[in-house]
Amino acid sequence: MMSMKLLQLCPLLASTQAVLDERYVVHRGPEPQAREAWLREHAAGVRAVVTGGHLGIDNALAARLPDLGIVAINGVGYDRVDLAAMQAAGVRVTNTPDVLTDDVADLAIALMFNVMRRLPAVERHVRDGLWPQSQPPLARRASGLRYGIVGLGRIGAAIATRLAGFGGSIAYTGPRPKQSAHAYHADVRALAAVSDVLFVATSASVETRGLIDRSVIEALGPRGVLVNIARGAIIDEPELVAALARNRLGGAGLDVFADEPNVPEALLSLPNVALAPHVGSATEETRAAMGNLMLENLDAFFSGRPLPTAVV
Ligand code: 8YV
Repeated sequence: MMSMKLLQLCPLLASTQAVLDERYVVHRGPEPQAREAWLREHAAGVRAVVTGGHLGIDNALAARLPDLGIVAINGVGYDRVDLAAMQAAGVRVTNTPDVLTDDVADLAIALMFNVMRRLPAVERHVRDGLWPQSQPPLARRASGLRYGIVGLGRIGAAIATRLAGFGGSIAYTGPRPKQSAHAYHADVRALAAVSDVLFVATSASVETRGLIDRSVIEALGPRGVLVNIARGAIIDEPELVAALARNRLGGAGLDVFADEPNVPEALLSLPNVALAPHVGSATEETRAAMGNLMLENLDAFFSGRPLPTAVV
């Protein structure tokens, strides 16, 4: 295993990195302008690629790695990997499900509170020394509401578990009803129309690209709040920004964006928006667990054992 050559495209937790460096000959992803020269010199013999869920690997790069056997994603999302192309090339793909579910669900709830209880703004009120002179504007109640969840998968279900503690009602949408006590709506617009807060927790795919469009945003309405911890591409971002700016949508809590790390300028100054830099899984505990699972998948691949969490 020592001489196995691996291409790493994303940063990793130091403890994961140390194990990776010890077990493999690791090449860090070359800068775009140096890519061609790197490929000419090093592409042959690269057996594995390690990448982030938000990053994946583009087909052009994968096609230049003639000995590639596995793409190990340090994340749950595989929307940036062309699974059909990988399968056709006989390349395995693994991800890190389950271990990040709770943290991502926690962040979804935190974003809802940041929007509705205006936590960043009220904290700034204290830090800026304004408390002795004034009270911040009133916030909005976050409990006892009608909560909608787009995608009742692992993360969506974990969001629902947390919301159950807040009273109110929970409904969801997805391609088909699940075994769940929550109300199912086949149509995302219909769900938005009966939701005060809509959580986007579905995976990104050709089917879900732009799913949250103008009509869904309008159904959610000027008092409605949208929370996205999934992928930016699921929301029509220009429509979202326009609706927030014109108060056609009540608020939004966003951890993910269409063109990360670029955030639409207009969002930065809007008071009804809570922003995070794609940190749903970014806790010490979860990143360590993700790293371990990613390493287990690599180990299994190179020792010919079944892959613990294979996508294809
Ligand atoms: C991470 C993610 O930002 O799991 C995913 O799909 O988007 C996030 O957990 C990323 O994958 C870390 O590498």
